[in-house]
Amino acid sequence: MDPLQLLDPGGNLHDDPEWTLDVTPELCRDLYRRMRIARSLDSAALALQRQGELGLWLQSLGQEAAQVGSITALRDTDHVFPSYREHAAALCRGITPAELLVQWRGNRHSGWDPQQYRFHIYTLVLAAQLPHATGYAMGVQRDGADEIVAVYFGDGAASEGEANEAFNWAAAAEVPLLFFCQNNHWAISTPVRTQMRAPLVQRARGFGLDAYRVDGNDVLAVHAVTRAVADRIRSGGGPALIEAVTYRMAGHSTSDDPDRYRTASDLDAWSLRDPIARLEALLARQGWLDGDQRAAVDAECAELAEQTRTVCRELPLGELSELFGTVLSEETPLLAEERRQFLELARSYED
Ligand SMILES: Cc1ncc(C[n+]2csc(CCOP(=O)(O)OP(=O)(O)O)c2C)c(N)n1
Ligand SMILES: [Mg+2]
Repeated sequence: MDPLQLLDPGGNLHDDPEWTLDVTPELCRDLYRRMRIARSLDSAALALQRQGELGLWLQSLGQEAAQVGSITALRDTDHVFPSYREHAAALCRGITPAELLVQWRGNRHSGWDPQQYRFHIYTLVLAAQLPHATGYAMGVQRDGADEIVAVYFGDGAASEGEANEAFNWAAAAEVPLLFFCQNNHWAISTPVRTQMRAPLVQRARGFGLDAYRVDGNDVLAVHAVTRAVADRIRSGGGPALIEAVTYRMAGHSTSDDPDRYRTASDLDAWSLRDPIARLEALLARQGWLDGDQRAAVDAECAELAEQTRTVCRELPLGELSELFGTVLSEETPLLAEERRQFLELARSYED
């Protein structure tokens, strides 16, 4: 099943009768700028981790088109449940570098208010966000709210029972939910081919979901499909799944060494399909990005990287006891006891 592609790796546009998109210079420049900014933040954060300023970082390198193309096709009022690698999507929602990094510096559980950005906190328990999103979408449905819900997850997470329960329940309850899978070919060191025999779109259709497969490194195809599918969900068409076929260009995390399990030739092949390079090729061919416009994006990226380095080092440590207050909305007796025991332990180290 070939994924839908509107922009090939050489930067050539192809029409598709079903998935039309008004490809304007403004749209392309906007998507290009957002992807460049995301990559800039990603490499600054990687460097910070290598310098010991962050405990861990999971790169979004190579997945910018899947994230930027999809989130910009939603409305800002649509509630999004990310996994843990959706930095490009988070930046599109206005989440700041400081808010993004604080968790990875180990200072707080999370850095942003999910209601403010309509972007939930990162979920590191694999696939747990899928039933959360399904439940949230049931609430949206019952409230008759004018919004839809979107949930990001990976190919590996699709193997979890919770993911499959969510697919089934969302379809059965006909909730306004978009499942967005970034199939980046890896779940840490496990390749996607050992995780499933049938493509995810096929499995999703078996659950009764509308399902589509798109070239996840083609920002225009991702944008076109997400917009059309989101419109369909918004108008009562029921839940859907989009599988964006992409590639994780870095290791799973900064604690991972991908050279131990994947070949250089694999990486070379995917480098040729880089999402930013192909949009840049289109912009150049069409004359849609002049020298000044390009320099402005370069400057913005450099400034964001600089800002990221500065704010990271200045992030306030926060009180360790505060962490107990962000677990549940109301403290249970057990949590109160755990807090008491923790503070007692911390005091025992004071001198
Ligand atoms: C319930 C659970 N099991 C195992 C893990 C360990 N783990 C973290 S990420 C990961 C692989 C996830 O792969 P995928 O869903 O494809 O997302 P990607 O990291 O590729 O973006 C695993 C097994 C976890 N965090 N949670
Ligand atoms: Mg994966």
